[in-house]
Parts: sequence; structure tokens; C-alpha cells
Amino acid sequence: MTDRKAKPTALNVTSPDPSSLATVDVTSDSVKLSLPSGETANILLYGATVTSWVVDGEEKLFLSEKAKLDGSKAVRGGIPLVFPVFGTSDEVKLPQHGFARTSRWEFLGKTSEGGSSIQVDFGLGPENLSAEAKAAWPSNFGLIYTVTLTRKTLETKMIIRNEGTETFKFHVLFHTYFKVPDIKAVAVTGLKGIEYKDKVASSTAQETADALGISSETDRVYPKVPGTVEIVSGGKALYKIERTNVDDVVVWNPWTGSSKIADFGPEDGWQRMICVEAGNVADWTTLDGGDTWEGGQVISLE
Ligand code: TA6
Repeated sequence: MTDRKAKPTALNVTSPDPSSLATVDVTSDSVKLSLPSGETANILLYGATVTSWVVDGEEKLFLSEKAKLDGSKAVRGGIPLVFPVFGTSDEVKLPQHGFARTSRWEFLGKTSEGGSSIQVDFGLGPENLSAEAKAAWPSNFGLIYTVTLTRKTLETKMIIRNEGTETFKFHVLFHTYFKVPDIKAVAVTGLKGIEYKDKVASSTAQETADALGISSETDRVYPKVPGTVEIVSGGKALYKIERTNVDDVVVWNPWTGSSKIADFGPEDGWQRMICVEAGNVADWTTLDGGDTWEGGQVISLE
């Protein structure tokens, strides 16, 4: 055997340290995403509802302490999914905000992972619906909902496919409940100049505020919002909401009227939440047989 003077060093092909990778913990009811740097997101299979998003040890989403998490009622908080109808409609005989938030979704698995991001998919089709929902909305469809967690962002994206031959129309919305320090000190920017529907006053008006403050019950639909919307406080953006192929923005805070909402708590919880919801709800979106629609939001922290 020849003695080699210059011995090759061992090839540096090591598998990554498992503690440096994102993880996905799946239970029978939920999926938890965790990044090695500590950020987490929790998604209930019921409604594919994101119920928690934690960054720097701080919860970013409001979840009512009276929220039902057992599949008996849509979750009051987090990010419930609205589909195929926003509110109620004479044309679609489904309960308020449709069936996506009250159906059990299938976990389709993780579609990408690394040390600084993790992405998972959930699916819903007619086979997952209750008999009543299927009868009220007999269209053949497939939804794929993707949640991506990075160190400073949470992305939610929906793919809607018409699996049938008949055209159907739908609304879709990410009904995000943001946690804020004090509702009286926050404002929503990016809405100025938009003609909105005021559901409290049952009227329409043009938004004049650069930064919309909230000082009473607020329930507004802003159609076709062109750019980024931010939730700001003290001149600083708390959350930046960027939308792709999603036109409208809904702003909701029930104010003291939350006392009439059975699963809303604590009593003063309305002071620490605001719903800023990205969706296509001002008009129906139509989808022909075999066609696919895709849209989503990225929420970033400054
Ligand atoms: O998105 C705003 C809104 O439609 C409001 O009108 C308000 O009622 C809210 O959603 C909550 O609806 P929910 O069916 O969850 O009680």
C-alpha cells in the first residue's frame, strides 16, 4: 500500500443539523409550524383556521378567549377563511361567510422547508362538506390553501379550481383578526379616496383619511384597493398587508357591540383587535369549468 503524502480531507457532505430546520407537528386536529429562530404558526384543520402566529415570543393574532376550537362553530379569531359567500346572499343559501371556515380540511403536507421558512398545504373539496352545504352549493370544486411562515411574514394563499363543467361564482376572504395594543391608537392606511360600503350606516362614502382611526363600531368594505394597506400605531407600521389578485379590503371592529357576540371575550377584547380582511367580496368572481383562480396576502412585520 502506498503511503500518500497529501491525504484528501474528508468530504464535507454533512446533513443539516435537525435543530436548524423548521418543523411541522401534526396532531389529529391541528398543524403547528415552527422555525428554529422561534417563530410559530398554528393551524386548526377545522376551517384551516390559523389560530396563532407568534414572532419574538409575541402573539400577533387576536383569538377570543371564548372561541370554540372543537369544530362546533367558526373560530372567533385568527384567520377564518370565507368562501364561497361573504356575509349572506339571496343567491347562495349558505350560512354567513360560507362553509370553508366550518369544514374540516385535509392536511396535504409540507411543500417546502428550510431554516428560515416553512410552507404547508391544506385541501377542501365537496367530499369534505356537510350534506347541507353540498346541497346548497352543488358545484364541483377544489381548494388548496397554502400557509407559509418566514421569520417576519405570514403568507396565506388560496387556489380555487372549478372541477366541474358549469361556471360558478364565489367570494373569498382571509378574515384576519390582528392583535393590536390599543384600538384607539391604531389606524389603517392605504384606503384614501376609495368609495366604500359602510355596513353600520348602510350607506356608501368616500374615504378621506390618510390613516383611518377607529372610534366606534366599524364595518366597511373597500373595493378595489390599489396598493399596500398598513395597520399603524404612533407613526410606526405594526402590520403591512400586501395582496396578490385580491382586490378588496374589509375593516371591522365591533366596539362595545362585541358584548352581543356570544363567543367574543374578554368583554373588553374589542380594544385589542382589528380585523383587516383581504378578499374578493365586493363583486362575485366567476370561474368557468376547468379554470383556476389564485390569490393571497402576505402580512409582514416592520
Ligand atoms: O368581515 C366583517 C364581518 O362580515 C362583519 O359584518 C361581522 O359581522 C364579522 O364579519 C363577523 O362575522 P361572524 O359571522 O364571524 O360573526
